[in-house]
Amino acid sequence: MSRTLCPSFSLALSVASAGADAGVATAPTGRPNLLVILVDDRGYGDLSSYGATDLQTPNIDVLVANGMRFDRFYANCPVCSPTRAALLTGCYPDYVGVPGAIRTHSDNNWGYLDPNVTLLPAVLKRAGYHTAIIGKWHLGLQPPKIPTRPGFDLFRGFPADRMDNYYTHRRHGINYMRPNECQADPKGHATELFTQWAYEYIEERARDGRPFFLYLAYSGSHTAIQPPKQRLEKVLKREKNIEPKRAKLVALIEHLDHGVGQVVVTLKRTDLYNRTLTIFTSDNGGQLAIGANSGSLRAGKGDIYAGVTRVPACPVWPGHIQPGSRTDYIALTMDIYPTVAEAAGIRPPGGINGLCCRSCFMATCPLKNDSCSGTGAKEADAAKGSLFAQHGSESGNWFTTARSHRWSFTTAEATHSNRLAP
Ligand SMILES: [Ca+2]
Repeated sequence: MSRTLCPSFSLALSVASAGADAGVATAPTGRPNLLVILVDDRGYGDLSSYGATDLQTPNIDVLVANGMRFDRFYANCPVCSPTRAALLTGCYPDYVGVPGAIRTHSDNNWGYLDPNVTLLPAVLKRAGYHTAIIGKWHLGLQPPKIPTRPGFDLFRGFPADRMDNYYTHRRHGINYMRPNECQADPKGHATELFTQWAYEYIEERARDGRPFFLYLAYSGSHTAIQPPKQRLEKVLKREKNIEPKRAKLVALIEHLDHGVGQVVVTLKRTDLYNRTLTIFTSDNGGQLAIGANSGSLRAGKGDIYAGVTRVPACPVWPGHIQPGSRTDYIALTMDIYPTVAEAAGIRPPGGINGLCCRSCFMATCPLKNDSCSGTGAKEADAAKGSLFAQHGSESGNWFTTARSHRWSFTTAEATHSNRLAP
């Protein structure tokens, strides 16, 4: 199976339907827990393990050191909602109704998640997994578009595109914070709340004993850039020549890194770490205007070049993934869907676009070779040489880009004709 450029809309519909209808195999015993940590707007150069010199992310760096670093992992889109749709559907976001950001106001809304597509948590739930999302959903604001309807047993977080304030959690003056479908008004910094809810969830799962899928979607480091005061002071004291806006972003990132560390500590304390496949990545690159660092890559959020689509990524699975390993295999966010499902021994629905990339970090496959949708060594080589497409809709401009290992091209077209109803 190789990647191809986006075909006609009619094919897009058939792909979505195929994903909705396919059966799901029962998972075998001995299944791993599944933890996907998705951070927001994290530039390729904004981890110390990816080259940042004015920033310290020791906890995420430990994940990278204990797993496989991907050097060419691409977000499916340069903005939030489409990449999140790709992660949870295994499809190119255009195919499932999310070509752009889903927002509060209909005149600025660019997506409507297809209700007929089978989401990753639904696949896992049918196979006996407890499923949860903690943090930012960004794929619909009201029922039936909120997470509990499409397959999550638990939702603690907010469904909107961003928070205008990390402490009040409001967006356009609206309180979107939710436990499941109820409104809540918790106190505290959003990063700390999501971290606390994550480790509380892990503790509950440890007592329950069932395997779980936790999608921990931090809102950091999306604007508004509001680090705790003590974190900012620490950065300013350490980095003498740092620009003020960069200092705030660095402090927010380091604050989130601390949260990731607490989650990992909880996994270890509950004796679940060695039985958990953890995948860390970002939904798109950072905003250069607020001080983000794309490393040596071109441009940042709002553009289409590698600085906004190539993101940090690493899977960690003790006993299965060689610590400190590294790959230049090209993977996309939508590949997480089949990778996670098949790591659990579950055959994903037919018709999805994502490719299981487990074979580049695991010696053996839990599924038999004839039922694995993933890439064997030969297929991985073929996929590396093929194309994929991405789309963006910032400022009303639609971009398409395609890449292989050796080249890329990008087109841009100004149009508002594809705007979708909320
Ligand atoms: Ca984002």
